Amino acid sequence: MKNYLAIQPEVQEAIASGKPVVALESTIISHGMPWPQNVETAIQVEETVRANGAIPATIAIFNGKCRVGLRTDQLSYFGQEKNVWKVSLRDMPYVLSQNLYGATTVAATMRIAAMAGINLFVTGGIGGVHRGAEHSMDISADLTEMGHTSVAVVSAGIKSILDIGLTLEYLETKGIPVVTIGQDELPGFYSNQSNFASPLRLDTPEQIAALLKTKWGMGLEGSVLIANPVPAHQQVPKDEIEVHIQQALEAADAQQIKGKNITPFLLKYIARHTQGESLQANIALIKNNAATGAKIAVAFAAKEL
Ligand code: PSU
Ligand code: MN
Repeated sequence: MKNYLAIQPEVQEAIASGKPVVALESTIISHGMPWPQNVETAIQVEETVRANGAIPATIAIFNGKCRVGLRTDQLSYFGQEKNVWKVSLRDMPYVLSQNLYGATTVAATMRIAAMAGINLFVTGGIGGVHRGAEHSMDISADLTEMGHTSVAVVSAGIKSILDIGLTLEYLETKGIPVVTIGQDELPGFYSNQSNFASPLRLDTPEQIAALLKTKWGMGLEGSVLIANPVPAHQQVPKDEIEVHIQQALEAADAQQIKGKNITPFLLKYIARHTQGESLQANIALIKNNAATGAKIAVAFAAKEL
Protein backbone atom coordinates (compact mmCIF):
# COMPACT_ATOMS: atom_id res chain seq x y z
CA MET A 1 0.00 0.00 0.00
CA LYS A 2 2.83 2.40 0.90
CA ASN A 3 4.09 2.11 -2.69
CA TYR A 4 0.93 3.81 -3.89
CA LEU A 5 0.65 6.56 -1.30
CA ALA A 6 2.47 9.92 -1.16
CA ILE A 7 1.63 12.17 1.78
CA GLN A 8 2.74 15.82 1.82
CA PRO A 9 5.21 16.43 4.71
CA GLU A 10 2.98 18.93 6.55
CA VAL A 11 0.06 16.51 6.43
CA GLN A 12 2.24 13.56 7.41
CA GLU A 13 3.56 15.44 10.43
CA ALA A 14 0.04 16.43 11.49
CA ILE A 15 -1.22 12.85 11.23
CA ALA A 16 1.78 11.46 13.13
CA SER A 17 1.35 13.94 15.98
CA GLY A 18 -2.43 13.57 16.26
CA LYS A 19 -3.27 17.08 15.03
CA PRO A 20 -6.66 17.65 13.39
CA VAL A 21 -6.57 16.90 9.64
CA VAL A 22 -9.44 17.28 7.16
CA ALA A 23 -9.43 15.32 3.89
CA LEU A 24 -10.92 16.99 0.80
CA GLU A 25 -11.92 15.48 -2.56
CA SER A 26 -10.90 16.50 -6.06
CA THR A 27 -13.84 15.35 -8.22
CA ILE A 28 -15.75 18.41 -7.07
CA ILE A 29 -12.86 20.49 -8.50
CA SER A 30 -12.42 18.69 -11.83
CA HIS A 31 -15.98 17.55 -12.53
CA GLY A 32 -18.31 19.30 -10.09
CA MET A 33 -17.73 23.00 -10.80
CA PRO A 34 -16.60 25.17 -13.73
CA TRP A 35 -13.24 26.94 -13.95
CA PRO A 36 -12.25 29.35 -12.43
CA GLN A 37 -14.74 29.07 -9.55
CA ASN A 38 -13.61 25.48 -8.93
CA VAL A 39 -9.99 26.47 -8.22
CA GLU A 40 -10.95 29.60 -6.25
CA THR A 41 -13.31 27.48 -4.14
CA ALA A 42 -10.76 24.71 -3.58
CA ILE A 43 -8.24 27.28 -2.32
CA GLN A 44 -10.82 29.01 -0.10
CA VAL A 45 -11.97 25.68 1.31
CA GLU A 46 -8.38 24.87 2.33
CA GLU A 47 -8.05 28.36 3.89
CA THR A 48 -11.31 27.85 5.78
CA VAL A 49 -10.05 24.55 7.20
CA ARG A 50 -6.86 26.26 8.38
CA ALA A 51 -8.74 29.26 9.83
CA ASN A 52 -10.69 26.80 11.97
CA GLY A 53 -7.61 25.09 13.35
CA ALA A 54 -7.10 22.01 11.15
CA ILE A 55 -4.71 20.99 8.35
CA PRO A 56 -6.34 20.48 4.91
CA ALA A 57 -5.39 17.48 2.76
CA THR A 58 -6.86 17.54 -0.72
CA ILE A 59 -6.58 14.10 -2.31
CA ALA A 60 -5.99 13.20 -5.97
CA ILE A 61 -4.06 10.68 -8.09
CA PHE A 62 -1.10 11.38 -10.38
CA ASN A 63 2.31 9.96 -11.32
CA GLY A 64 1.25 6.54 -10.12
CA LYS A 65 0.45 7.55 -6.56
CA CYS A 66 -2.47 8.55 -4.40
CA ARG A 67 -1.50 12.06 -3.29
CA VAL A 68 -2.60 13.33 0.11
CA GLY A 69 -2.14 17.10 0.31
CA LEU A 70 -1.83 19.19 -2.87
CA ARG A 71 0.03 22.42 -3.56
CA THR A 72 -1.88 25.38 -5.00
CA ASP A 73 -0.44 24.82 -8.47
CA GLN A 74 -1.60 21.20 -8.30
CA LEU A 75 -5.12 22.25 -7.23
CA SER A 76 -5.08 24.63 -10.15
CA TYR A 77 -4.03 21.87 -12.58
CA PHE A 78 -6.96 19.70 -11.49
CA GLY A 79 -9.30 22.62 -12.06
CA GLN A 80 -8.16 23.40 -15.59
CA GLU A 81 -7.03 20.22 -17.25
CA LYS A 82 -9.61 18.37 -19.31
CA ASN A 83 -7.81 15.01 -19.23
CA VAL A 84 -8.55 14.28 -15.60
CA TRP A 85 -10.38 11.06 -14.82
CA LYS A 86 -13.26 10.96 -12.39
CA VAL A 87 -11.95 8.18 -10.16
CA SER A 88 -14.22 6.09 -8.02
CA LEU A 89 -12.99 2.87 -6.40
CA ARG A 90 -13.22 0.76 -9.54
CA ASP A 91 -11.03 3.19 -11.50
CA MET A 92 -8.17 3.43 -8.99
CA PRO A 93 -5.95 0.57 -10.22
CA TYR A 94 -6.35 1.61 -13.86
CA VAL A 95 -5.54 5.29 -13.32
CA LEU A 96 -2.61 4.49 -11.00
CA SER A 97 -1.07 1.83 -13.23
CA GLN A 98 -1.48 3.94 -16.37
CA ASN A 99 0.05 7.03 -14.70
CA LEU A 100 -3.05 9.10 -15.46
CA TYR A 101 -4.45 12.09 -13.61
CA GLY A 102 -7.38 11.17 -11.42
CA ALA A 103 -9.79 13.33 -9.43
CA THR A 104 -11.16 11.25 -6.58
CA THR A 105 -14.84 10.91 -5.67
CA VAL A 106 -16.15 10.59 -2.13
CA ALA A 107 -15.62 6.82 -2.24
CA ALA A 108 -12.04 6.95 -3.53
CA THR A 109 -11.10 9.91 -1.33
CA MET A 110 -12.42 8.15 1.77
CA ARG A 111 -10.41 5.03 0.99
CA ILE A 112 -7.19 6.99 0.42
CA ALA A 113 -7.81 9.10 3.55
CA ALA A 114 -8.18 5.89 5.57
CA MET A 115 -4.92 4.52 4.11
CA ALA A 116 -3.20 7.73 5.21
CA GLY A 117 -4.72 7.66 8.72
CA ILE A 118 -7.20 10.55 8.33
CA ASN A 119 -10.68 9.96 9.72
CA LEU A 120 -12.60 13.10 8.73
CA PHE A 121 -13.53 14.22 5.25
CA VAL A 122 -15.41 17.27 3.96
CA THR A 123 -17.37 17.37 0.70
CA GLY A 124 -20.43 19.09 -0.77
CA GLY A 125 -22.89 16.25 -1.01
CA ILE A 126 -22.44 12.49 -1.20
CA GLY A 127 -23.42 10.30 -4.11
CA GLY A 128 -26.36 8.02 -3.41
CA VAL A 129 -29.28 6.12 -4.87
CA HIS A 130 -30.35 7.82 -8.10
CA ARG A 131 -33.99 8.49 -8.93
CA GLY A 132 -35.17 5.51 -10.99
CA ALA A 133 -32.50 3.24 -9.49
CA GLU A 134 -35.10 0.46 -9.26
CA HIS A 135 -34.55 0.19 -13.04
CA SER A 136 -31.09 1.64 -13.64
CA MET A 137 -29.39 0.10 -10.55
CA ASP A 138 -27.46 3.38 -10.32
CA ILE A 139 -26.29 3.45 -6.72
CA SER A 140 -23.10 5.39 -5.98
CA ALA A 141 -20.04 3.53 -4.73
CA ASP A 142 -19.93 6.31 -2.11
CA LEU A 143 -22.57 4.39 -0.17
CA THR A 144 -20.89 0.98 -0.18
CA GLU A 145 -17.62 2.65 0.78
CA MET A 146 -19.29 4.42 3.69
CA GLY A 147 -20.53 1.04 4.86
CA HIS A 148 -17.05 -0.19 5.74
CA THR A 149 -14.46 2.58 5.73
CA SER A 150 -14.11 4.45 9.01
CA VAL A 151 -13.92 8.02 7.73
CA ALA A 152 -16.68 10.46 8.74
CA VAL A 153 -18.15 12.56 5.92
CA VAL A 154 -19.32 16.15 6.41
CA SER A 155 -21.82 17.11 3.70
CA ALA A 156 -24.77 19.43 3.12
CA GLY A 157 -26.98 16.37 2.96
CA ILE A 158 -27.79 13.97 0.17
CA LYS A 159 -27.74 15.69 -3.22
CA SER A 160 -31.33 16.48 -4.15
CA ILE A 161 -30.75 15.20 -7.70
CA LEU A 162 -30.92 11.76 -6.02
CA ASP A 163 -33.73 9.77 -4.43
CA ILE A 164 -33.24 10.95 -0.86
CA GLY A 165 -35.70 8.43 0.64
CA LEU A 166 -34.02 5.43 -1.00
CA THR A 167 -30.57 6.75 -0.10
CA LEU A 168 -31.62 7.01 3.56
CA GLU A 169 -32.86 3.40 3.42
CA TYR A 170 -29.54 2.27 1.95
CA LEU A 171 -27.58 4.12 4.63
CA GLU A 172 -29.70 2.45 7.30
CA THR A 173 -29.08 -0.98 5.77
CA LYS A 174 -25.34 -0.35 5.83
CA GLY A 175 -25.44 0.75 9.47
CA ILE A 176 -24.33 4.31 8.76
CA PRO A 177 -25.51 6.93 11.28
CA VAL A 178 -26.96 10.03 9.61
CA VAL A 179 -26.79 13.03 11.91
CA THR A 180 -27.89 16.56 11.11
CA ILE A 181 -26.34 19.51 12.87
CA GLY A 182 -28.73 21.93 14.53
CA GLN A 183 -32.08 21.05 12.92
CA ASP A 184 -34.57 18.17 12.83
CA GLU A 185 -34.98 18.07 9.05
CA LEU A 186 -32.33 16.51 6.85
CA PRO A 187 -30.91 19.27 4.64
CA GLY A 188 -31.21 18.86 0.85
CA PHE A 189 -27.83 20.04 -0.46
CA TYR A 190 -28.72 23.27 -2.38
CA SER A 191 -31.46 23.91 0.17
CA ASN A 192 -31.57 23.45 3.93
CA GLN A 193 -34.79 21.46 3.51
CA SER A 194 -35.50 18.01 2.07
CA ASN A 195 -38.92 17.06 3.47
CA PHE A 196 -37.23 14.13 5.23
CA ALA A 197 -36.71 14.00 8.97
CA SER A 198 -33.07 13.49 9.89
CA PRO A 199 -32.60 10.09 11.57
CA LEU A 200 -30.42 11.78 14.22
CA ARG A 201 -29.69 15.31 15.36
CA LEU A 202 -26.79 16.82 17.32
CA ASP A 203 -26.04 20.49 17.86
CA THR A 204 -22.30 20.92 18.46
CA PRO A 205 -18.96 19.76 16.99
CA GLU A 206 -18.11 18.30 20.41
CA GLN A 207 -21.22 16.10 20.39
CA ILE A 208 -20.40 14.89 16.88
CA ALA A 209 -16.79 14.15 17.90
CA ALA A 210 -18.11 12.14 20.86
CA LEU A 211 -20.39 10.13 18.55
CA LEU A 212 -17.44 9.33 16.25
CA LYS A 213 -15.23 8.29 19.19
CA THR A 214 -17.98 6.08 20.52
CA LYS A 215 -18.76 4.41 17.20
CA TRP A 216 -15.16 3.57 16.39
CA GLY A 217 -14.26 2.96 20.03
CA MET A 218 -16.89 0.20 20.09
CA GLY A 219 -15.29 -1.39 17.04
CA LEU A 220 -18.15 -0.41 14.73
CA GLU A 221 -16.48 0.16 11.39
CA GLY A 222 -17.74 2.49 8.68
CA SER A 223 -18.64 6.10 8.15
CA VAL A 224 -20.97 8.60 9.75
CA LEU A 225 -22.85 10.96 7.45
CA ILE A 226 -22.82 14.40 9.05
CA ALA A 227 -25.36 16.69 7.39
CA ASN A 228 -24.63 20.39 7.76
CA PRO A 229 -27.41 22.64 6.43
CA VAL A 230 -26.42 25.38 3.98
CA PRO A 231 -27.03 28.81 5.60
CA ALA A 232 -30.57 29.99 4.82
CA HIS A 233 -29.50 33.18 3.05
CA GLN A 234 -27.25 31.22 0.67
CA GLN A 235 -29.61 28.40 -0.27
CA VAL A 236 -31.71 27.90 -3.38
CA PRO A 237 -35.22 27.12 -2.09
CA LYS A 238 -36.21 23.48 -2.46
CA ASP A 239 -39.20 23.98 -4.78
CA GLU A 240 -37.26 26.35 -7.02
CA ILE A 241 -34.38 23.91 -7.51
CA GLU A 242 -36.71 20.93 -7.99
CA VAL A 243 -38.02 22.41 -11.27
CA HIS A 244 -34.46 22.54 -12.60
CA ILE A 245 -33.65 19.06 -11.32
CA GLN A 246 -36.63 17.65 -13.25
CA GLN A 247 -35.52 19.40 -16.44
CA ALA A 248 -31.92 18.22 -15.95
CA LEU A 249 -33.08 14.62 -15.49
CA GLU A 250 -35.17 14.82 -18.67
CA ALA A 251 -32.22 16.25 -20.61
CA ALA A 252 -29.92 13.50 -19.29
CA ASP A 253 -32.43 10.91 -20.40
CA ALA A 254 -32.88 12.46 -23.85
CA GLN A 255 -29.11 12.69 -24.38
CA GLN A 256 -28.61 9.15 -23.01
CA ILE A 257 -26.12 10.26 -20.38
CA LYS A 258 -25.13 7.20 -18.38
CA GLY A 259 -23.00 5.91 -15.51
CA LYS A 260 -20.30 8.13 -14.08
CA ASN A 261 -21.25 11.03 -16.39
CA ILE A 262 -24.70 11.52 -14.89
CA THR A 263 -23.81 13.43 -11.72
CA PRO A 264 -21.43 15.92 -13.47
CA PHE A 265 -24.01 16.41 -16.24
CA LEU A 266 -26.83 17.18 -13.81
CA LEU A 267 -24.75 19.58 -11.70
CA LYS A 268 -23.57 21.45 -14.79
CA TYR A 269 -27.05 21.60 -16.32
CA ILE A 270 -28.59 22.95 -13.12
CA ALA A 271 -25.83 25.57 -12.69
CA ARG A 272 -26.36 26.79 -16.27
CA HIS A 273 -30.14 26.92 -15.99
CA THR A 274 -30.18 28.73 -12.66
CA GLN A 275 -27.79 31.39 -14.04
CA GLY A 276 -25.18 30.27 -11.56
CA GLU A 277 -27.47 30.49 -8.52
CA SER A 278 -27.01 26.78 -7.78
CA LEU A 279 -23.25 27.17 -8.21
CA GLN A 280 -23.20 29.99 -5.64
CA ALA A 281 -25.12 27.76 -3.22
CA ASN A 282 -22.73 24.87 -3.95
CA ILE A 283 -19.72 27.10 -3.20
CA ALA A 284 -21.34 28.46 -0.02
CA LEU A 285 -22.28 25.05 1.31
CA ILE A 286 -18.86 23.51 0.79
CA LYS A 287 -17.15 26.40 2.58
CA ASN A 288 -19.66 26.06 5.39
CA ASN A 289 -18.88 22.34 5.55
CA ALA A 290 -15.15 23.05 5.64
CA ALA A 291 -15.57 25.29 8.71
CA THR A 292 -17.75 22.76 10.51
CA GLY A 293 -15.58 19.81 9.50
CA ALA A 294 -12.47 21.51 10.85
CA LYS A 295 -14.25 22.23 14.16
CA ILE A 296 -15.25 18.57 14.45
CA ALA A 297 -11.68 17.46 13.67
CA VAL A 298 -10.38 19.84 16.36
CA ALA A 299 -12.90 18.52 18.91
CA PHE A 300 -12.04 14.92 17.96
CA ALA A 301 -8.29 15.51 18.35
CA ALA A 302 -8.85 17.15 21.76
CA LYS A 303 -11.24 14.59 23.12
CA GLU A 304 -10.06 12.04 25.66
CA LEU A 305 -12.20 8.96 25.89
N1 PSU B 1 -20.72 16.91 -4.30
C1 PSU B 1 -20.62 18.08 -4.99
N2 PSU B 1 -20.11 18.03 -6.23
C2 PSU B 1 -19.60 16.86 -6.77
C3 PSU B 1 -19.68 15.64 -6.03
C4 PSU B 1 -20.26 15.74 -4.79
O1 PSU B 1 -21.02 19.14 -4.50
O2 PSU B 1 -19.09 16.89 -7.89
C5 PSU B 1 -19.10 14.37 -6.58
C6 PSU B 1 -18.45 13.57 -5.45
O3 PSU B 1 -17.11 13.31 -5.83
C7 PSU B 1 -19.24 12.29 -5.37
C8 PSU B 1 -19.64 12.13 -6.80
O4 PSU B 1 -18.50 11.21 -4.87
O5 PSU B 1 -20.04 13.45 -7.16
C9 PSU B 1 -20.74 11.10 -6.97
O6 PSU B 1 -20.68 10.60 -8.26
P1 PSU B 1 -21.56 9.31 -8.63
O7 PSU B 1 -22.97 9.73 -8.45
O8 PSU B 1 -21.21 9.05 -10.08
O9 PSU B 1 -21.12 8.21 -7.73
MN1 MN C 1 -23.55 6.11 -10.54
